[in-house]
Amino acid sequence: MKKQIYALALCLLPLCSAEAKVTHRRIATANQLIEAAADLKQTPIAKGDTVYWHLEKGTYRLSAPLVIDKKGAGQLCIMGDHEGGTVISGGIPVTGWTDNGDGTWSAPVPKGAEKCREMVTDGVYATLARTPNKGFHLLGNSRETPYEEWHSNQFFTLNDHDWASLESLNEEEAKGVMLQFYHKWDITFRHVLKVDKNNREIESEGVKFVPHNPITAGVGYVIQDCRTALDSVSEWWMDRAKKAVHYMPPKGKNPNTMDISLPIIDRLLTIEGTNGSAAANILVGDIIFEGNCYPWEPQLEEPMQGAYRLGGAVEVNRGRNVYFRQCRFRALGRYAVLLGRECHDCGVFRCNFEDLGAGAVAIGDYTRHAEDKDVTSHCHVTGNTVLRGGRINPCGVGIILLNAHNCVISRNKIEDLYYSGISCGWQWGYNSPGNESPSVNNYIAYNHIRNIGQGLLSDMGGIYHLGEARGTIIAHNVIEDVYAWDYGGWGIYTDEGSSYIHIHDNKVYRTKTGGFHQHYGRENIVENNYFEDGLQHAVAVTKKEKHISFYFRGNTLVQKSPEMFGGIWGKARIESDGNRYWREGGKEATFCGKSFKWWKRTHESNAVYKRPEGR
Ligand SMILES: [Ca+2]
Repeated sequence: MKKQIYALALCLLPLCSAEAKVTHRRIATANQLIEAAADLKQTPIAKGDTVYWHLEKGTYRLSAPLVIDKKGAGQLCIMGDHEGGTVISGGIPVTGWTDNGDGTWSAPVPKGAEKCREMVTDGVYATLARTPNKGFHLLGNSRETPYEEWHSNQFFTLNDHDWASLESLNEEEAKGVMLQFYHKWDITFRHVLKVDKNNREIESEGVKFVPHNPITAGVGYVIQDCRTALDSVSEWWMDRAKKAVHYMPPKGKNPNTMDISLPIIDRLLTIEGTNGSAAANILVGDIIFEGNCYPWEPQLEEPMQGAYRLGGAVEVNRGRNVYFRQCRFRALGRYAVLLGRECHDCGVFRCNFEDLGAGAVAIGDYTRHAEDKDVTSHCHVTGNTVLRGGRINPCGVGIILLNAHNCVISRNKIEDLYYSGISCGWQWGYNSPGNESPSVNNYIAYNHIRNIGQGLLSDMGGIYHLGEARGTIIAHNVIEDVYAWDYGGWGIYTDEGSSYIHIHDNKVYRTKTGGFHQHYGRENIVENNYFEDGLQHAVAVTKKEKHISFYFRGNTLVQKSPEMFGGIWGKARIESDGNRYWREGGKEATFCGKSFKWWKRTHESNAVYKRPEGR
């Protein structure tokens, strides 16, 4: 105990020192905030000193990202009003709305916002006018004509009954229209170049279709940014020729009494150290970050798993001890927060994320670094709430960890997204000399993930993992309602090369294709989990390998539908031991299409078929 007291005293010593200096700066306008950032660049904060910025209530509208270029070892605290109401926004207000009498209202586009494709209304994104309003159409057909090594002109034939919204558009209006395709785990945006009304065909261009996941007949898509699609509450559309925005507010609402803005910047805050000198010891708290735009660049309109290249609306690179606490992030077009390259001991705690263009938090970067010091590590994402993600790019993951190690993702609540809830690891396949996944020793525990997939994309997991990961633990998570459009709506999903992971004491309820699925991997331990109500089967494995794929022991599987096992479960090298199985409704479950007796005799001598108690 004595040792602990001494240690505590030593920690507090700098704060108690007569030389330690605490500086307070009151900030009430965006200009004052920008001036404070400029002063910070000139004046290092000495070790032991603390600088507080107190941002008063109000909306700080930025026309360029706020850049924190902090030097020195002292602390910087950027604090909003603790009661709320301090908003950092990337939007220009839209005012002067007039009622068109048909449920829509119109206003002039404010100067500087002519290219916007997002509009924020009372803290949430309005819906860029789309058709259909829910779900998607199915593509009639597609073809492409390559014109460079990587690019092609692409032609999409729409089915007759899906054509109506394009029929009355003039040439200019048609050129503003965008298609969004949903294909497996990917989405692709395509801008209309020409419309061939006779053949019901749209011409566009972009990166050539990839052979493993092309856009073909039957793929789902929506038509967006289209005048005739503005027919539902909360939809909006910009007439770029006439420089007017049109909006259908909720019934009884007057847009002149709402806070409506068009975001003009795609990042709100960047914190960046230099090579060899991290931006260190920064706390950001009690601030609402609201309204930036999706980065509409060609490469970010192409398929990218997990929307991994989007970066963050709030972005930290080369940071150490940078923390976000009790902030709110809403209506943000990239990941809300990126703890990117070379971030160590950084964290996001008790923050609230809502209405996200992609996902909430991304950790690490997608490039590989030769030296471990360059790989992000020891970051914590704990106690946050993530609600409504993937609103612009549905591939956004609630919390994604790319190349990073020794990180903790715990006690987060993640709800209402279209792809995975949590994704960890960024290597496809096993390690090889010089190509070892750095994503090891990560701890993903006590998260609650629900309503993922929602029948839009495929090949997702409530928790999705890639690559070898010694020391990684996935434990005590609760996952509910994972539903894919086609295949692959799994609770916990160990994809390509996932190995040596301890997956225990998780509970998964109501999935389309199973509570657990392994594509291929080595010697994972799956034990004491509870998997209930997989629509097609309870658990699945895809690839048979020479080594042990995983140990499967002490788990409880409860099914409503007949089959327990999907894929090649009966043929793969799985060490099954002491699992308990049950099917509700009176009929016995099947095990690879056969009886429990057969399963027990051939694969798992101490398996139990019994209704679990105390569920
Ligand atoms: Ca519509």
